[in-house]
Amino acid sequence: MLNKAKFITIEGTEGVGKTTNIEFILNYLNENSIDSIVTREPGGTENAEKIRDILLNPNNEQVPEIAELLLFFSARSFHVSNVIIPALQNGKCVICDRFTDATIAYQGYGRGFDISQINMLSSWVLADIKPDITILLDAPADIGMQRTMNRGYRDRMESEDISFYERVRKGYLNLASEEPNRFQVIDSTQSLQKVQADIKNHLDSLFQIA
Ligand code: T5A
Repeated sequence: MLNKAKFITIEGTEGVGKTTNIEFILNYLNENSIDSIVTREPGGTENAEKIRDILLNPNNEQVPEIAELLLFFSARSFHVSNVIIPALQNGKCVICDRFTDATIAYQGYGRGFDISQINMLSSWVLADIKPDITILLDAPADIGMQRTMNRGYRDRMESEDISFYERVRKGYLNLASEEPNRFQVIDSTQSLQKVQADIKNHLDSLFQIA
């Protein structure tokens, strides 16, 4: 019998539609009676949410880049141990808004940290945890940034210049080409309806739903 306790991650640069489409994925799983939880990074536990505030609140003291990298992994450690592993062990599907690929894309390709060092931290923190599927919503960085403008505020990670997010996007696309079986890249400049039709196709095949 198919194990339905899948680990699904959603990735992409700012404003590509991760939050919007997570709701769609949750509805899909509910309609198919697949028990699931939605969570996010950085965050997902009480302590990890405190770290999220340190990382994203633009009014906090300056965050050195190495502290940023280590804090993302500290938050992930709480999240993996206290939420993701228990949910999967209890047979639940986990839908996660960003995961380690974000660290490689943002801190690796964006900030310039050595990817092999990020992978080493990752192997310490994650043990054997790896997403079953990663949906990468892809759009030119300026389109996503424009969409986020409507929100009226910018967090600390949204205050870089556009070339930073272009490097992040390139990083994601490189990761996707290295692991084409795990990554499903979706053009998020399409209408929301088309994006969601693409997501549905990938979920149908993951859960073997005809
Ligand atoms: N980070 C995170 C790291 O640097 N390293 C790490 O390891 C991790 C885990 C987290 C920040 O931390 C960084 C990355 C981030 O900078 P966040 O709030 O979790 O921040 O992530 P954001 O990307 O900032 O989330 P956003 O809410 O900005 O973007 P979403 O969720 O991708 O976009 P969403 O769904 O809110 O949509 C934005 C707008 O676009 C519209 C929506 O209706 C909405 O108005 N939209 C579309 N419009 C037209 N066509 C479509 N296809 C559309 N899809 C959505």
